[in-house]
Amino acid sequence: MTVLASNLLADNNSAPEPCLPVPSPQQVAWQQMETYAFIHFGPNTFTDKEWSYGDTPPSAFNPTRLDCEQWVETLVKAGMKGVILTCKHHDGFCLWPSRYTDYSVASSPWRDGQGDVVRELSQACKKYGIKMGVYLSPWDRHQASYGTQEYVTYYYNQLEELMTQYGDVFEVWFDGANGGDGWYGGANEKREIDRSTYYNYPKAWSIVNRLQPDAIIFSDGGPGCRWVGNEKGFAGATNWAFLRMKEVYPGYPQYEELQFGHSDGDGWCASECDTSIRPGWFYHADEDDKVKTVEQLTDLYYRSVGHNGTLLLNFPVTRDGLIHPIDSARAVAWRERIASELHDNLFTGARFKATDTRCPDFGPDKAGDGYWDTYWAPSDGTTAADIIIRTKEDVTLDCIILQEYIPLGQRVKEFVIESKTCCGKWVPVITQEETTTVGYKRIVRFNKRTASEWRVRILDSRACPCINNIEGYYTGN
Ligand code: FUL
Repeated sequence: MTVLASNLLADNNSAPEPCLPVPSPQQVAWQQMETYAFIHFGPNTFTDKEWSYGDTPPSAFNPTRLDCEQWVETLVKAGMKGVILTCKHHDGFCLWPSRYTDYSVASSPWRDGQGDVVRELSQACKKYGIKMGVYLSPWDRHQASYGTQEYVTYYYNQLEELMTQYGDVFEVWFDGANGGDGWYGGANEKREIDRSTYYNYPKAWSIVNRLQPDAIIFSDGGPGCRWVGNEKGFAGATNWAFLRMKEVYPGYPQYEELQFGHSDGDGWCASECDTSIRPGWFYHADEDDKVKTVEQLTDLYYRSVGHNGTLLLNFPVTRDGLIHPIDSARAVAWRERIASELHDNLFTGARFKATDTRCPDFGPDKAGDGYWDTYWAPSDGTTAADIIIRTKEDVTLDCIILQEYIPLGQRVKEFVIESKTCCGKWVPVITQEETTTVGYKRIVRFNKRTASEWRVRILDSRACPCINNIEGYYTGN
């Protein structure tokens, strides 16, 4: 018994053991980006289509004022930390001069065939200090060899070009949309491939890992991050950063479950919430009056980043080769709105107490000290505990941000937020969402409430919770 007691003491004087699965440092850095942009641009832009057949002549591609600095400057003002470009969409047209095909910018009139959109974007990203990612559609409706092994080699070769010619890449997008009808070198037919085996994805991923070891690989099932199972830009309120890794592959049919992750997953694979600022991914002039409103975008932020995901917001570049002024004004106004809603943390200077603490290094004050890598943790084996926040005066709140220290895993399964009434009774806040998982970041919005004592009750957790941040705001929503 004595030995056991001293062991326990020793354990509780140090950091909790990781609770598997845990993210790689790259996955943590990726999730900390929180919001980044997508750019859809290519022949579809000039033909007013969402998917083209693969037979649009390269002469159609002629953006007269293309300016990647205009894109990136806009994105930076909209708070985006990176940008992913459709280097090749399903139509097979390459926005860089690939040496493996002439179906690219090299055959277009743009910059007399000397241009390279990927290069211009990578240079603009370096200049303005954001990261670049690439989308290279596996499905290619142009190539005659699509469906054969020859095409798969072609695809790997193109991936290798993108991984070696443009500096650091933060994310590589493997789209699940695959197979079907197309031009295919003039065959004009339907080609079906086996989505789970045709591309031999593990081999494609090994190319990325070898050439860009810090890049996050996106697909329906990761391995770096996963699709959230809808193109509307939100994740479930309950959202595990885990997947049963062997089950999910690009084109996975039960994609609705990706909104929530797999609570019993064996691999870390957090969700990326993709959506377009307009109804379409590509530019269509008749959608100029259908750009998402600041209110809609703000709500999406709370339901993506605030639901333990990242937000990948698409900007359809126009035929001129620019981000449309309506889109850029809207995106900047949205960012300003979030910055003002989440500006004054009313828990600053508050006293944090807990019903259980493993040792002072992991005390409740660590959830309010503003440092990401310090956290409150109760003793090992404690899976339910409260953290109480006492402010100097009454504060009116309608939003609380919670964060778990994810390098040690995602732990919290259920919690409730309460405030103390003037007669000393704890009353849960009224929120429209279930309060279950937390993860990297959970933003809980609720009906406004005024109090000077608040508490976050962790009701259940996979192991002792590790909470590195709690903030309180009045957003006025
Ligand atoms: C989908 C594609 O089919 C759409 O065109 C778009 O690129 C979207 C982001 O992914 O699977």
